[in-house]
Order: sequence, then structure tokens, then C-alpha cells
Amino acid sequence: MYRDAPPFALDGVYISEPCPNHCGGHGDCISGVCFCDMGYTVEQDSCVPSVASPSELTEGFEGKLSPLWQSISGGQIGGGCGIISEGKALYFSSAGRREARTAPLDTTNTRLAQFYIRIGSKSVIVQFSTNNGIQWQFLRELDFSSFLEPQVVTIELPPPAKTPYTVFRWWQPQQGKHSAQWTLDDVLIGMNDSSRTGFHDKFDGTTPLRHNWYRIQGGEVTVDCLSLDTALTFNSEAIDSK
Ligand SMILES: [Ca+2]
Repeated sequence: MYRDAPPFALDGVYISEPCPNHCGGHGDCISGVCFCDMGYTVEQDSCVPSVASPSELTEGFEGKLSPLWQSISGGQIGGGCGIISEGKALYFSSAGRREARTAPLDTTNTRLAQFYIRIGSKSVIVQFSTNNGIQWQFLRELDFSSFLEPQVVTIELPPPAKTPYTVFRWWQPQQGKHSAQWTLDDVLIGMNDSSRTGFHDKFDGTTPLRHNWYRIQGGEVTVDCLSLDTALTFNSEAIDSK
């Protein structure tokens, strides 16, 4: 009778009594008490990482993938959509689920999420979760019509996204076999919140360059020959590595 029913599958089933924040997505809730997974401890009735999570993710998809990606589904590194920012990119073309999900990041003092993206059809949605993906909160919906050409997107993180264990994901909700592709490149989740109050960089080594600058090509911090002070110097020998 149901012979022609389409196949379906289940994944990540969570059945439990309710605990606050669902034990952060890292534990079992037994009679209203969280029993945390290894590497997580109980804090305010939820499970939080025992060791502080990294506070910054940068990914250009050129060499080895950052260990801060928790999972990538339906995508692979390649050049399927052409150059998005620079070199290779994360190219989503498979039928079925298409998602890139980060590991928990400590975004308590993190300012923004920034990335290059090109979308062939439908929308790509950017979300965050503070309980490891049990519940997702909205950051941005990117409609393909605005991203037929590669664009850079900058999202200032809202206060609810600034936690010691925030997970981010880019995903496309529904996929048929003939849906067009999309591609992600040069992902940055970072920049310190202190840069919100103004911008000042003396290039004296007190702040890592990547905290203030999204990308520097062909320049390096050296002692400036005129002022005898450190400066970001661009000279003819520091050619674009591309
Ligand atoms: Ca790249």
C-alpha cells in the first residue's frame, strides 16, 4: 500500500525531559538534571565547555580545513562557481542537505561574521545556536537575486549570539536535484569588540593584525625608514602571493 512512498531518514533525535537550554546540546537531561558529555561541565543548569572555546574562525579554503568546522554537508572545496574571493572556495552542489556548521566558538567579545558568497538559486540562511544546534536563531537570509555575483557579507553579531559556545551555520533549506549551486569563501568570525569604539592601529605588535584588518595583501609590519617607527609597509618586493 505504501510501496511508492518516498524514502525518508531521521538524524540527531533528541528525546528528553526539558532541562534549561537543553543541556547546551552537550548532555543528557535526567529528571531535570543535566549529565554533561565529556569535556563539558554543568553551569547554570546547562552544559558548557570545560575549556574555553576558540574565539576566532578564519577560513580561506586553500589548504587544510580549519578544525573549527563541526560538519560540512553537501559541499566540497573546489572552484565550481569560479573565483569567489581568492583561489578555492567551499562549493555546494550535491542533492540533499547543504550545510556548513562551525564548532562552538567563544564569541563573548567577538564583533562580526564576514564571508564572501555567490548563490545560484533560492536562499542561503545564516543562523547561530547556543545549544549546539538543537535550536537555531536567525542572523541573515541571503536571496540568490542579490548574490548572482560574489559579494562580501558582514554581519554584526547581536548580543544573544555572543556566548562562550556559539555555533554558526550556513545552509540551504530545501534541495531538489536541479537546484543551482552556491559557494562560500574567506569566512571570518572574529574581530575584537573593542574596535567598535574607534579605530587605531600603531602597528607596534600589541594587537595581532588579523584583529584589526580583514585582509592585508602585499604589506608587512616593518620599521619605517623615515620615522624609525613600526609601520605597515607596502613595497615592490612584497608582491601579491596570488
Ligand atoms: Ca579561497
